[in-house]
Amino acid sequence: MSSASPRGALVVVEGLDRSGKSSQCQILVDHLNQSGSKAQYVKFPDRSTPTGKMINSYLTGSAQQDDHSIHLLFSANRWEAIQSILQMLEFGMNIIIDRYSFSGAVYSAAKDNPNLGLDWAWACEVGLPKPDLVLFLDLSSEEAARRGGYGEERYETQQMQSRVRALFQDLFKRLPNVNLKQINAGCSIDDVATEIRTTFGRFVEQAKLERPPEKLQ
Ligand code: FDM
Ligand code: MG
Repeated sequence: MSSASPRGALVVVEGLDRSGKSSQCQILVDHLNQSGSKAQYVKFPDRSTPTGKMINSYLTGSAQQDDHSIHLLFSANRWEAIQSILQMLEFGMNIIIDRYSFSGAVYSAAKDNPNLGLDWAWACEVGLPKPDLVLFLDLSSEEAARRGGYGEERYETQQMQSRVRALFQDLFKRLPNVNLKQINAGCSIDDVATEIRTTFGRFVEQAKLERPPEKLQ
């Protein structure tokens, strides 16, 4: 592919556990691939790598970690994937990422560890590619709790999720340069999918994509 052809868009989908992120990412990826654009789903944490396996043991409760140490593992799990993501973008592939640095900062900061606030938590994300678009699927922690499967992993408690929801908003306020669209995730799967598709379509029409993408600051 010549360097004159457009690069792919880097889109991040964020939200609480059970907000429908994974289903919605998949629906968008399938839609793009079926309508002639190339799209690839990427998920963080990627539990298949050595860091991801340590993260999985921690999340499922079979291993303990210091709050800082697990935070750094989550960040490393993103950094180690970045070269391949940048290559795919350059190749014209749209990358739809299920959780990214925003989850990374807020879940750690939600632990109320006095040495691990949003500033410290965000610092190791600085320099990662900045998403062209962030879709935040907003859902109350009460509604998230009512959805199936909730409560199986560490962090899936209502107290943690309501802190996470508030911290997402604190973090977004600190990052005015991030292109953010908040979406009500309390509607039906189809309605949310339609809103995401429309938002993505509008974004792509107007997008002027820097090559390579800008960096998170
Ligand atoms: N999580 C996810 C973090 O704490 N930090 C991170 O950097 C990321 C990407 O891990 F509770 C949390 C969020 C969630 C848990 O994520 C597992 P999935 O999306 O439920 O697999
Ligand atoms: Mg989960």
